[in-house]
Amino acid sequence: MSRVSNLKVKIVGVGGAGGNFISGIKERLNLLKEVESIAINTDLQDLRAAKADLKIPIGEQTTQGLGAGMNPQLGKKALLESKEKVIKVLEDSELVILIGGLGGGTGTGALPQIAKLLKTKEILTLAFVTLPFSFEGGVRKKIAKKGLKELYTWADATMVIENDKLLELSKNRREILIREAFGFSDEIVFSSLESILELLNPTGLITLSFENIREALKEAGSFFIGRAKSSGEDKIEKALKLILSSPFSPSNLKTARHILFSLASKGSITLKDIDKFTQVLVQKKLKDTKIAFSILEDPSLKKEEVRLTLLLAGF
Ligand SMILES: Nc1nc2c(ncn2[C@@H]2O[C@H](COP(=O)(O)OP(=O)(O)OP(=O)(O)O)[C@@H](O)[C@H]2O)c(=O)[nH]1
Ligand SMILES: [Mg+2]
Repeated sequence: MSRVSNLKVKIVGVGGAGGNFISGIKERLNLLKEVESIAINTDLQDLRAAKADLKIPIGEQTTQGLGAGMNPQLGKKALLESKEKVIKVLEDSELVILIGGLGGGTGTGALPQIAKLLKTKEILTLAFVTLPFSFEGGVRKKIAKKGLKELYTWADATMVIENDKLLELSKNRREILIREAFGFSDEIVFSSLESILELLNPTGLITLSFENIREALKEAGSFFIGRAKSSGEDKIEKALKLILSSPFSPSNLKTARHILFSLASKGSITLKDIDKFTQVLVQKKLKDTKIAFSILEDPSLKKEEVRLTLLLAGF
């Protein structure tokens, strides 16, 4: 059994977007074979369509299986109606990753409540949530902001993907199909999740312990994770630059209380590379920041190529 599964990590998609994320991730990520995926929804039709190891309908009395109709109060009530069965599934976890789109009734109302249940059980809880695009209208934005505030209260660490920021990156913004726009935010959620699982990867030459991860993320409030590949001269620094150019990265590394990173290569990373990279971090005067890292070999990478995965927490 791998350490990822020993660790009892569960990934939980809440609401329509949450279920879609889980389905997409399950199709794409081999790593997800090692963690249990769960979809939770008030909407039975959506839940049926989701690809997850386990599906939990909530609030059958509250919503009649028809969804929470953009009403977070209903989403919350639905979760409270069904909280016993949700706890039962999650209580043996050591790490729970909640994902969903804020702006509707179920994700916005129920997801923070699940984080609250997990807090009472002292289970480390991360959340990846999206904020609606402006083109979805102001009401959804308002609903989402309120839910996010609540989520910050209960989850240990949250990464917020503001969908609008994804559009800022595109040149011909007005030409983008709506479907494509949601596809951008799907991509970020998938790659962020893949990155987290990479940090938990047990097969490295040097690995991060769960204690490293818990210490960094416990009650951190916010976190950011990103990754990039690079090759050639100063490849690790180049990868770092790419990651920090993400619109979701904090603008200053120094503000993070914890940095976890993982370096993967085909086997080409030298002590000199690590030394140089550590120097780069030292130059950023991160004297109050705790740093821990892992080194992995990944045969799927090209010779000379590295993949840097970087997590910043508590900024
Ligand atoms: N990236 C992405 N975002 C989505 C997707 N579906 C919905 N969203 C986003 O998630 C927000 C919430 O929508 P849903 O997840 O459908 O809402 P819900 O939580 O099921 O809530 P109710 O249907 O009102 O009970 C939307 O405003 C969108 O911004 C999807 O497939 N991909
Ligand atoms: Mg829904």
